[in-house]
Amino acid sequence: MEEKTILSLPFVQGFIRLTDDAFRQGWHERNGGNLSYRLTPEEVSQAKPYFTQDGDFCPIGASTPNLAGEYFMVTGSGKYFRNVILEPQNNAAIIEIDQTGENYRIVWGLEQGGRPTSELPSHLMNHSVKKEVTNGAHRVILHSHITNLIALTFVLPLEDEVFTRELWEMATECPVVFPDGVGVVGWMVPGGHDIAVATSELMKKYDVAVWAHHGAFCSGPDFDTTFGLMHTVEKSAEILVKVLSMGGKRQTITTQNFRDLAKDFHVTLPERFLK
Ligand code: 2HA
Ligand code: ZN
Repeated sequence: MEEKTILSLPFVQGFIRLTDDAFRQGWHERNGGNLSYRLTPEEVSQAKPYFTQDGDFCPIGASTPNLAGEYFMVTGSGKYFRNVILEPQNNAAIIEIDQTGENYRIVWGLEQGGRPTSELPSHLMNHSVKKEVTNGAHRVILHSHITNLIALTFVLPLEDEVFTRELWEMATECPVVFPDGVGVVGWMVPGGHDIAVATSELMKKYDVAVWAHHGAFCSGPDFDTTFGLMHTVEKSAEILVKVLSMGGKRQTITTQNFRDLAKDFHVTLPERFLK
């Protein structure tokens, strides 16, 4: 009989599959992007027998009290999405948050050394906000360098209203997939506390935060939904880049069309995006 390992657990398989799918989309050059997943209590019980490390706790660089005692699977800092499927144990880790919500330690993975993603403060502050506003439903945070969306941040005004409306107009399904819209963070130094605060502030309202000239963060309840959200946003951005490259819109989805769509699909679209 084949020996059972932590790698056979469904949440680990889901994590690996997402990193591979996202790499193949071209969103994760070199060590670009990062992924984190908040384990359920059942998954923690299933994974615990395979934990191999219990070193010292170190500072997260953010305070996330409502994440005290939680466990996350995360990609490693400087590690490539390309390599997660080949050697998950060296490119990803499971971390435990201490009882103050201010420190973490690695309990599994990064076996050849390393640290969790350089964007750990943003990931954990986003998880903290999303755990609260979704009553624990959201578990996945994905940061990707999605090409066409990045391109648009050089051309469109960096405003929530503009990005939301333009992305919605590029594909009829968009307002149904992200009815709350998207938020935009102007250019900031990545990796630190300030960009984490700005992003998590947007996550109170949106499931998508654009980082100007850098990429996007998406939040969701599971791997499929979160990957699908990033995929939909990037597809819409790609259409907009093509439309702009062909000389711009000659016709589009109108405000009234959005109102009709919202009614039939039972979604509420904020009025400020329907001007
Ligand atoms: O290289 O994407 O934002 C990892 C990153 C930093
Ligand atoms: Zn990045």
